[in-house]
Amino acid sequence: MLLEMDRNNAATTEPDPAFRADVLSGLSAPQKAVPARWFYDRRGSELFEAITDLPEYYPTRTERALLERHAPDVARIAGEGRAVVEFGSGSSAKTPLLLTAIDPSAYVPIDISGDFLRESAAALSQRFPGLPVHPIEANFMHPIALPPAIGRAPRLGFFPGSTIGNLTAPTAVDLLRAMAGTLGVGAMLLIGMDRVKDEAELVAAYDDAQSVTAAFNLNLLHRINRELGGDIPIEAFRHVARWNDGEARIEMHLEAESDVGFTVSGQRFAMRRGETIHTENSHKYGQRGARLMLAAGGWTTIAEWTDPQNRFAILLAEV
Ligand code: AVJ
Repeated sequence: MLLEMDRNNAATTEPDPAFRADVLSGLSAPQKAVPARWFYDRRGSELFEAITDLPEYYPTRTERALLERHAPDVARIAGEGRAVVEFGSGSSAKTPLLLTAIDPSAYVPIDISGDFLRESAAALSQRFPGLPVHPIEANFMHPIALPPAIGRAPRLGFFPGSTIGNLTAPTAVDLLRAMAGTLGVGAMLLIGMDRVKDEAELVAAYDDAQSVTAAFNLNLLHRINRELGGDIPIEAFRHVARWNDGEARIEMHLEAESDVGFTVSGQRFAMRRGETIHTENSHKYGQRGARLMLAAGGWTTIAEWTDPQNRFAILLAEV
């Protein structure tokens, strides 16, 4: 219990050096920016779960419906008995849809957040008794050695949620190459990608009527203040979501509504009214762009499924 409390009360522990370094360098840049991966502390993960239930946020429910409908097609093409390797498994909410259809030889969830990983791996083991589950706590941006215990059967990578959309093209391509390296000879990859669509629909998905996404974005400032000893005046900031057409992405920013000065980790920063901290990119893809990016990362698309409104796609690719 004491351990649990210590872990949740960051003031009593050392700040994560990577978080500190990213925030200090990000706030020192001409366009202030903090990488989107720092959204996901406990509260941030809860708020993201709430986002996935919002009426405006179509990606999660659209992808789930696609997996429900097409997991048997994936199983038919990929064949049974592959080990399924999930990247950024998080809560593994969509995994049972795939595992039920494909009857894998093993399941390997990979995530940087060890707490979440072990909880969801345990829940999955209960649901699929007899399935070997081997969670790995790691950053999947680099190739990872898979446990020998999963055997040599070809692997099926699973990367749902359009998480790849957080990355710019060069980084996304590096990631796809790292995944090919991790998965090895004969591998396939099932990946979810959000589609380019009507601007109003995209903006609404990232600026919902209940302001849950605003709370998710602003929570980053609370996290900085708490974990890095900051005094950012959070009420002086507002959530902004805008479509960047040239880059085909939704951008989230935190905009200062007045001139502000603050300290983070002993360092002083100033922002003018209207200046922003860029907190997230969420890239959207057309059919060609999706395939082109996969190809650049070493993957040939062999099947693709989308919903009737072409809002979201799941693609199956092979090395
Ligand atoms: C988890 C990166 C897929 O980009 O849609 C949701 C995160 N940000 N609402 C996305 C997010 C604001 C989400 N991804």
